[in-house]
Amino acid sequence: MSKRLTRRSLLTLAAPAVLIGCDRLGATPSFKQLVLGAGEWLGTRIGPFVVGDALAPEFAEAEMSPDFRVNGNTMPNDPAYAALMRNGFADWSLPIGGLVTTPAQYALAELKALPQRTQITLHNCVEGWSAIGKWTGVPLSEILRTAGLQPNAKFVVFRCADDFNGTPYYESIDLRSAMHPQTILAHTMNDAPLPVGHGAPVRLRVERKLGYKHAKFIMGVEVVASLDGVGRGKGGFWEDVGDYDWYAGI
Ligand SMILES: Nc1nc2c(c(=O)[nH]1)N[C@H]1C(S)=C(S)[C@@H](COP(=O)(O)O)O[C@H]1N2
Ligand SMILES: [Mo]
Repeated sequence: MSKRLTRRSLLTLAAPAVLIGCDRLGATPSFKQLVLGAGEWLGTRIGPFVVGDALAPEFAEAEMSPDFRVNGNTMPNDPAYAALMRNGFADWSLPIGGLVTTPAQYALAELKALPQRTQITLHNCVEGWSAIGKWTGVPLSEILRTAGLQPNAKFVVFRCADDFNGTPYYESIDLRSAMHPQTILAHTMNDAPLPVGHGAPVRLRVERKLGYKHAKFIMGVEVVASLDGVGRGKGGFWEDVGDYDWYAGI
């Protein structure tokens, strides 16, 4: 047996124990916690291999929802954002930093000048609604390839302009999801500039994932090696405060 295989087998066996041991710090986990923990672990570790990099279904124009509701925050409570908005986001620019070889900053017009992708997809919110919309934006892979990833790069974090009671919204995805062809920074929705309620000037579309992963009002993109130091460490606002699943694959 190769060294690699041995180590991986050990990790596989040890992971649930570590998860329970570290996460629950001494407290005996409830049955619900055990089931949720195991489900989340399976989804994160096994999910990508089962579903691979398959595309989410895409739809025809005729199938687009006449009404695509807005959800979560619909306007960041931040004077700096309001100022950017009043100026049509002409002064907004998106920094790409962290574990990249060439940090960059893109104005909205610069993002629009890069290769684009348009997709008509089904948005699935865990609160029990879904809608089909059309999104245009820059593939995140394009931006990450240009920036160049450092060897220890593992996750991409999206910082948002809005907050809930002072806690900023943020999200993160693994590199494989980041490089997926349908993962785009969208600036256009249903052929019009992305409305503020839907996350202007740019929001994430990560079509193989649930609604809360689709970060709106993006102010920064950061590549990191670990999610430990980000937010409360679970990789997203709702993951931190609501115990939502981080991988959130669909
Ligand atoms: N910055 C930010 N992004 C966010 C949210 C939010 O409140 N703030 N809500 C999330 C949730 S739960 C959903 S379902 C979608 C809603 O996107 P929509 O407003 O375009 O329908 O955005 C996601 N991204
Ligand atoms: Mo949602």
